[in-house]
Amino acid sequence: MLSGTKQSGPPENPDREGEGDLAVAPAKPALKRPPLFQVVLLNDDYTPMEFVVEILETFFNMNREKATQVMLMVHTKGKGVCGIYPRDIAETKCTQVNAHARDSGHPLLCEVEPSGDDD
Ligand code: TYC
Repeated sequence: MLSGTKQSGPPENPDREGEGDLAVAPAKPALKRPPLFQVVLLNDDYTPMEFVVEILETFFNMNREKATQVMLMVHTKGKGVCGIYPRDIAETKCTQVNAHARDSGHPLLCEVEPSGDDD
């Protein structure tokens, strides 16, 4: 074939001029979902059940039925998830719950752990 001549083929797409046969990777999405963390409530022998139910209603927006279910789960299994959030929100809720329990004279504790639930 003579150099400089174009072989016959599909008509040129003007948007792809100069790309030749190179595969072009799609652009990365600009936003990624943040990693998620769970607030885990721990059982103890002294905190009154009613106080735990009120914590779940107040800080985790549960109704009384759901809060009672979660409290009983923690009471019987030793721990339970109260909610799953981005890191800052999980840390803030955990700090607020631990401070409120301490100020009220109860040993109730919660902690934050990676949820492993991302995407
Ligand atoms: N075990 C407590 C009791 O018998 C109740 C309780 C439930 C405490 C859940 C803490 O995270 C907790 N009074």
